[in-house]
Amino acid sequence: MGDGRRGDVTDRATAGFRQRYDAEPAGRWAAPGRVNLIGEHTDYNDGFVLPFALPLRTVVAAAPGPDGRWTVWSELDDEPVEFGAEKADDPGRVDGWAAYVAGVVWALRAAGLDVPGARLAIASDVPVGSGLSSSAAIESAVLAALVDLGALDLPTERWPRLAQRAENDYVGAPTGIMDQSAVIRGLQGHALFLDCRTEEVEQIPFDPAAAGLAVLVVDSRAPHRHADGEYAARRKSCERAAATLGVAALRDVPTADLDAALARLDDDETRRRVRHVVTEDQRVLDTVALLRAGRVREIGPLLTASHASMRDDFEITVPEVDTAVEAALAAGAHGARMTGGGFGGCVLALVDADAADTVADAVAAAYAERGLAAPGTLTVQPAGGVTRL
Ligand code: GAF
Repeated sequence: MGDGRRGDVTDRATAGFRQRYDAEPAGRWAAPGRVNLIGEHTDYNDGFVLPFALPLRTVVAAAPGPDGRWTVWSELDDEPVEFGAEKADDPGRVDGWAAYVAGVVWALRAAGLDVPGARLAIASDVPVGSGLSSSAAIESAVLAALVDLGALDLPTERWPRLAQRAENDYVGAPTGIMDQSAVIRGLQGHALFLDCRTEEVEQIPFDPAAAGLAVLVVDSRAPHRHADGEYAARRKSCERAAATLGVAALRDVPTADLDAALARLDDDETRRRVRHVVTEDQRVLDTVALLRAGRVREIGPLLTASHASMRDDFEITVPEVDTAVEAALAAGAHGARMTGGGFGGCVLALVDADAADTVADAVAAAYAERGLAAPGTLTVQPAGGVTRL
């Protein structure tokens, strides 16, 4: 499912550093991509999510650089990008992929920390634009590198908010806190049950292989269509609905009160948006309860219900992801859903381990029948979060 780059990602980052800067890096820091098992568009509604970190990683090789200046090279680009405090302190002045780096510098400086100048080289196995949080992976690996290089006093619990601020306030994407939390706090063999209001976390053991299962991730290859504008529109609509209902966030609408709440809203579209968020929060809680009881296979129908809710109520799926979900289910998946912000990206399916290839082939066949570009597929296990290598 990668983009065809060859060789180990750590070696690529290291070689990139040596080549660019003619020096040895002081260290290497790695951050994973993520998938979300369930709980979509609930994070910015102060609700619940259950993502896990992927074995695909972004690696940053870095060393201290001239004071107050940052130079960053990525294998996405031939030329490095250089900026100083004047650009880092002015959200939007650095753009493209380097904005995620400048955004982290900005967020750290805005938190009053003395960010060291640095030289960085970035390589990544997390595909860009597939909804696997390549941006949170860059932010988190860079954050870890700068914190270490500057010996900054910043407990890890604060990292997700800072990385999110980089994305919200420097890059300008109004995302929630799920992706950065998964990438920073992910733990091998576990899904991260996160209360996005309190940031309280419970690591839920999630070992599909031990249950004879696998999580198949399918890259729909659907181009992101108007994803940014539509994401922001969904968020606004949820915030307006919460205000109408007189609650701080949609998380405060209990499932038992959903019908009464819907009756107080005056348009159908908003009712559907609210119904998605409230029922999705409940599906996260139900999934967690099943996983705590070791009933992994039984989460399948909740995953599929989540997809239907995203398709019919939140209206964030596209034909490619619907095709992948339908084909996976028809081929025997226990459950399947789009994962991530929507309008393209990836689908995950819970399958019997020995049926993973059959399901992947069935999805590929359904794509071929509709004349769609072949999807990428990968089976994944929950991996660990950001780390110094
Ligand atoms: C994107 C956002 F970055 C997350 O914060 C979250 O809202 C997700 O879409 C939808 O659940 O990944």
